[in-house]
Amino acid sequence: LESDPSARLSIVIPAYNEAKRLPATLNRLHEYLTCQAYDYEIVVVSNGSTDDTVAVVVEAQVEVPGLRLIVLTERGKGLAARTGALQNEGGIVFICDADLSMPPENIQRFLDALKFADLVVGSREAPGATRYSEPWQRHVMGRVFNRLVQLLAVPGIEDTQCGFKAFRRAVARDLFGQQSVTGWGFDVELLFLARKYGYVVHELGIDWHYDADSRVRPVHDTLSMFVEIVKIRLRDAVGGYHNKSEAAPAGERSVR
Ligand SMILES: Nc1nc2c(ncn2[C@@H]2O[C@H](COP(=O)(O)OP(=O)(O)OP(=O)(O)O)[C@@H](O)[C@H]2O)c(=O)[nH]1
Ligand SMILES: [Mg+2]
Repeated sequence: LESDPSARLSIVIPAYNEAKRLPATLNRLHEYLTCQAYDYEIVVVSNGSTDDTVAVVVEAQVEVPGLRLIVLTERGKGLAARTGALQNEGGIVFICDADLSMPPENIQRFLDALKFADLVVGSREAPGATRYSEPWQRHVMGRVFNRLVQLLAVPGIEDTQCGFKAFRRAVARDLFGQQSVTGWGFDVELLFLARKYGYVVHELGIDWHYDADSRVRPVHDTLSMFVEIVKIRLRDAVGGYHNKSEAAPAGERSVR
């Protein structure tokens, strides 16, 4: 990244009612990123927020250069992520949860892994991952959930839902450009498509700090996510996905 002056890191933060958590997240990111050699921007995408999320971002724009805000009306983390991933100037797109449950120092590891992978997905299960202060019941629930997701859509991916994922620009354009679901199932769709098109996916074990505050409605969101996964499989079965991209998967690139 340092060797290419046109390369910029675009951090996309989907934010739903994050007025409380965002200020600290934006400050920590800003502190970390201003010390890096590369250029960056932070794109917060709020949709349907009913708290002061928008005002908090506008206020932070005074202190944080390169902070942009996109406001949508319809809800859905997938919709927010897609919008941010397609509307940015970055050579690398990094999706980042508003709670910043991963220390920003981990970002460099994603950038390093992108030298050989097309997309790097943060994982709480891959080698090198550490979970801090997560209740064991929650961990178990997550594992059961993941087994089902693997069975239905993406065998072998041990953590589809982690909120930290990095993409080379062309890969982001391709995958998010075809994303059809707008809720929590969007990660599964991106990974399903990445597999289908032969992109090199790297699961990167991260330091992850459990945050009890959550935007997830356990029953409602789990069910609607499985509905989304069924939609993905049906769409694929009727030939609804077309790879129009010019991005050659890393596995097929002759020169790295
Ligand atoms: N823009 C937008 N963001 C959303 C929506 N729903 C959730 N998010 C964002 O999705 C991210 C993840 O939400 P969290 O509350 O951290 O989820 P969690 O329960 O902690 O899940 P884990 O961090 O994976 O344990 C946050 O940045 C939320 O603001 C939505 O409808 N719109
Ligand atoms: Mg979280």
